[in-house]
Parts: sequence; structure tokens; C-alpha cells
Amino acid sequence: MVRLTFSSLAARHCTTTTTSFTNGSHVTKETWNSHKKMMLEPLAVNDAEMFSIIKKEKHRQMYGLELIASENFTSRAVLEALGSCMNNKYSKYPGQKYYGVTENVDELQKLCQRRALEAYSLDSDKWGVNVQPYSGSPANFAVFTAIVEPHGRIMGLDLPDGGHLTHGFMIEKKKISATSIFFESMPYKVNPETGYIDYDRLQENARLFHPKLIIAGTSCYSRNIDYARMRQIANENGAYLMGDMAHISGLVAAGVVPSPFDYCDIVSTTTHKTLRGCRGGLIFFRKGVRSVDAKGKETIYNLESLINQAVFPGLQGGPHNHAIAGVAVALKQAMTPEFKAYQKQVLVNCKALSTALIEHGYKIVTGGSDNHLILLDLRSKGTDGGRAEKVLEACAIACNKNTCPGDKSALRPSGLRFGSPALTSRGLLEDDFRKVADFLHRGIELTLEVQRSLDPKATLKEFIQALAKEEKFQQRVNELRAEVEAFAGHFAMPGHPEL
Ligand code: DSN
Repeated sequence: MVRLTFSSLAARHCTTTTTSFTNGSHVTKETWNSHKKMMLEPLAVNDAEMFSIIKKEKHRQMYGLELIASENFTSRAVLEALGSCMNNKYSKYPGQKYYGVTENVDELQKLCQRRALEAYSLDSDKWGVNVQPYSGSPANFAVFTAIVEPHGRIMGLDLPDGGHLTHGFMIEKKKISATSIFFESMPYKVNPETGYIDYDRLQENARLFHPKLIIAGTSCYSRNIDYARMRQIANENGAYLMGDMAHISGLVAAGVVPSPFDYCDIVSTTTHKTLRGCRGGLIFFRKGVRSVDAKGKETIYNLESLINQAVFPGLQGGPHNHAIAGVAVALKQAMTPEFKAYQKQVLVNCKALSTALIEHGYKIVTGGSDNHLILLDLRSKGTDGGRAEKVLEACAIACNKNTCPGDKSALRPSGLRFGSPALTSRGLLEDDFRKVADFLHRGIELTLEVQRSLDPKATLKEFIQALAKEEKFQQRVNELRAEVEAFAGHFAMPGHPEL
């Protein structure tokens, strides 16, 4: 049998001609040729099982209605950068030479930093940015570990009120988020009557709690944040103000909602929601003078070194250079007039959806929306988000159940969260969103019918069983699903044509 040694493999890997194999090595010629073939095969040939899963998901995205407010469809150019050879390279921060030959990834990272500052019109003397966080949650945790000592105090919007897990979520008997385990978390709330953030109560509690950090950011809140008010509350307590603009970062870049940069010390974001990039995270931090006391003495920000150190090597290893490449492409797109037009349409479409649902007799938390999402309160209809979500899912409509202000238990959330970014990326306009509202209404009506056929105490599991078993319900699901798929299939799908 012809063999070759591993020491000779690298040089031969790129040749296609047969080569001489010496005795005593570990690889047969056949295996080695087959290995070379494997490394160049397209996915469809190399891994048919995975290819088929991806095709199924592609079909689902194409023929379904995507209303999950945190999701979007990124562009082909972003996906090409994401799937590029940048995946293969380790590095640290630009200029740090540990791995060597990093000139291209360093250039890439600096380009991403420059575009991130430009996309938000930030002066590089006053702001810096770290583009390495793997996503939003690690970005937030990096900020917390950078500027808050262990068991230091943090205030974020409570998760059931529309805040994010990482903003310190805990329940009565359990600290859920690592933020609440490693730091002391005191949430602030929305007013249960109006659904708006209760800034007065936040101010009162902050005066008692003396947080080191206040987070101005949301996961399910349809109104603009009053950053000026939050800055004032932070100042009263000598606290940092951090904006988590993950949900709205595309809207901020387009200048169609108020910017957290005007008031915050730090701003974090994911890059794949309204910003419409690939998955990743960014942390922006202020530089220069933080404050001047009565005697004219200046305090200078030292966020740059603290945050950079917290991201790498504090919490992460090598940056995902392919993801940074995709984010940089998305940031370039975010500075175009087309992107601004898209974001304006996101707002208009969200309002059209909200108005149409109100016309169908639904209650929207806060009565409407300033941004890309709405929260439908199903309490007055006598059902809940979990049941309606299941019916809509069966009809090819993706959205998510969500607690509404005042909900007694997060286990049976009363609401459904809908967002307009993804379908707007597919080209839907206001009339299309009114049609989407009609589909939602029919799905919720069906939810109520299934529920009426059951004992009022029936569990979610029993509800799902009834939906799946009863022929009359399945027929209604099939009809609605067919209409939804025919409608959705008309719209273009951004991204790679196949994958
Ligand atoms: N939890 C995500 C959302 O759906 O809003 C954000 O991380």
C-alpha cells in the first residue's frame, strides 16, 4: 500500500496529481485524495442531511410570515462576508501581534470600527467602539464586569415589563440571569395601567438603591425611551447610564427614533435585529472628560481600557473575524439612503399593523407604537399569548408570546409581540401589513374557538392536543396556512438564493 508521512502532507495538499507515498506513514493515497475532495465539496454533496435541514428552514422563512420583533433577513453581501475565509483567522486587537500575519483581519476590524462610529455619526475623539462581542448578551456582561465591581448595583427594566434577561432578571425564588447572580439587581417597572416606563418610581428607587449602572434598553417596549430623564436619574446617583439599543439600533442609525448616544456613557447592541447584519455585538464607550466638579477639576473616562480588557481576554477568546466582516458590511449598508427608507417603512408598517388590529377590536399595550414592535394584550379577549402563538405557528405565522404589564405570572403571558422589520425587508408595505393583521385576527379567532370547546381549566398541552386532533380545527388551520403561504411566497427573500 502506498503511504505518505504527515510531514509531507501540507505541500502536497494543493496538488491534484498523484504523488509518491513512502512506507511508514499513516495515510493511504485513496484516503488523502478523498480528504482533498471533501474539503472542496459543496454542502449539498458533502452533508446532504444538513443541507436538507437548511433547505427546510429556507422554505419555512420563504413561505411563512416572520413577525418575531428581534428577527430580520440579512442581505446576500453580509452572508457572503460571514461565510468567507475570515472564519479561519485568529487575532487579538489590531496591532497586537500575538498570532502574527494579522494585517488583513486587523484592517477588517479597523474598518468595522470606523464604520460603526460613522453609522451613528460619532466623533472618534469622543467615542470608541469594541466590535468583538460575540453577541448582545456577552457584550452586556462585558460592560457590567468592566465597570461594576462584584455585587455592585445595577438597575434595568424588569423582563416581564419589557426588559432583557441580561439586565438583571430574577424571580422571587431564583436568580435567573448571571447579571443578578454576580451583581445586585433592582429592576424598574412600567406603569401597569399605561404600559409606559414609570420614571418617577425609578427615580425614587434609585435614590434608595444608589446603583452604579442604570440600563436604558428594552426587548419588548413599543415606545421611545426618555434618555434625558434617565441621564438625570443616573447623574443624581453618580451612576453610569448604559443604552442597550439592540432592538432599535437600525432605527437609531437611520435617525428615525431618538438616539441613546446623546445621553449615555456606554451603548451596547446586537447587530442582527433592526440593524440587519449577521449575529454579533458592539459596545460603544465615551472617551474624554466625564465630568467637571465645582472647582473645575475634570474626571476623565477610562472606559476604553476597561471595556476592551473585559471583552478580551476577560470574557472571550479570539474574535469571530468572519462575523465582524459581516457586521462591517451591514454597517456600510446602514449608511445608505435605501436603509433610511427601509427603516421609515418599518415604522409605517408597524403603525399600519397596530391600527388594523385595533380596528379588529384588539387592545395594544400603550395604544400603539413609536418603533418597530407592538404588544397585543389578549386579556380582554379571554385567551393568552401561549395558546394564540401555537395556533399562529401552525398557520405559518411566527411571533412570540410575551407578558403584558400587570401580568400576575410569567408562566401564562397574556400578550403577543409582533415586529415589522423582517417582513419589511421582504418588501411588504402598509396594505400588506393590513392583510397580515387579517391573518392574525383569523388565527386568534380560531384560538378562541378551540378554547371554547375545552374546559376553562384546560392546560396548554390539552389545548395543543385539541387543535391537532379535531378535524374541524385542522381544516381551519390548513385553510389559513395555505392562504398565508401563498401570500408570503409572493415576496422576495433577501440573502443567498439557495441557503
Ligand atoms: N431575546 C431577544 C428578543 O427576542 O428580544 C433579544 O435578545
